[in-house]
Amino acid sequence: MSNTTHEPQTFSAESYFATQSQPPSLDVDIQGVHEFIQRQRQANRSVVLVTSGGTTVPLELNVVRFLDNFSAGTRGATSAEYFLKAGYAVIFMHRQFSLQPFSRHYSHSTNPFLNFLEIDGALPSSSTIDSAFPYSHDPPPTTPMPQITVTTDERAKLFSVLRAYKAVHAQGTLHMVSFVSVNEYLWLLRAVSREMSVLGRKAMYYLAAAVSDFFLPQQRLSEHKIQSGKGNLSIEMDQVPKILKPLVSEWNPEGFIVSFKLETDETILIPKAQQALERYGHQVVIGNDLHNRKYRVVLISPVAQADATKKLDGVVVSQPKYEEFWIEIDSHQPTNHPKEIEEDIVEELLKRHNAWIEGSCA
Ligand code: PAZ
Repeated sequence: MSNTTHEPQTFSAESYFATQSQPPSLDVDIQGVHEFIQRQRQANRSVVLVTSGGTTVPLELNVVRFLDNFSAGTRGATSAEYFLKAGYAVIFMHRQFSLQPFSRHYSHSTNPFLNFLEIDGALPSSSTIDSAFPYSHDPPPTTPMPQITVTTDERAKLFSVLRAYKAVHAQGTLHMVSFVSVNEYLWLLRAVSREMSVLGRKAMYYLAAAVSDFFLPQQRLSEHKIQSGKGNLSIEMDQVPKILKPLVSEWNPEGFIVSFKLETDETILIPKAQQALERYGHQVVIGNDLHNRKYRVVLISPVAQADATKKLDGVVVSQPKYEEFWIEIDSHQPTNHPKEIEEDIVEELLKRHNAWIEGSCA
């Protein structure tokens, strides 16, 4: 990156992939995805690609600094569990180190699992802090290891999470791939989508990741850490190409595609969601406001052709082009067993995807 101004470039998806280099791990990642999809096809399962977490925009080639997008990965990880519960196979394409299905219940920051473990038998009162820290350099203890158990309060919850986790692993219905930068995300999305096209209508896309709208092309990145000695730093970024366009029209035209739209001003949520449907022609946009996204979302979708006009007293009346379907849950949830809005979102999408597979939707 230089401090001189540049002519902004407009990247189409095509020019983006022609100029921005493929991540080194892509071929290996896609081989894994390819084999996973083959197995799911043989088992006649529907497959959903869940994207989750935020993408980064590096400011240097040897990255020290980057811009990040907001997302903990809660929406994606939680929804993935409900898709798995419904019998779907899930490709979980997530930001490295963001929340993942099952382990999300014991996130290191909000609910660390060590808090739920107990060492059986009281530690000798003579224990000092020093003797409690033997693990880094001492040989392993020769005395029998004490039992480690889960606290009574947490046992039922851990049991149900663990049972579901083991069942999913035994069935082989969850496949993980990760990204960090927006470049890795875009290359992966294209390659995974093309692989999924063999599934036809049985492929669903649930694009919950928070993807950067702007980026710095590799050709303009500084090779080394940007030095502060030169005073202010001005960054002029280019627009990330609108990737839904080729996804819908080229990579998998038969897929059932659900994108997300996050806003902080709720008044523009519905117009922006409608605009996305108008531009890309996919099936559903889920709108959510940053502040109440855990309790309230709206599904916007095109009104089916047959319902687009209606006769009222013999007069043909045009109906709106898009319909809204609100999902709302109580924002005061019990801490031990909270209702998750993703359960209702997934339930509604499963109905619509079924109709899509049966070909009864536009
Ligand atoms: O991961 P999270 O639960 O913290 O947040 C989820 C979300 C708000 C990022 C997601 O619901 C979403 O809206 N994703 C699309 C964001 C966008 O408009 O780019």
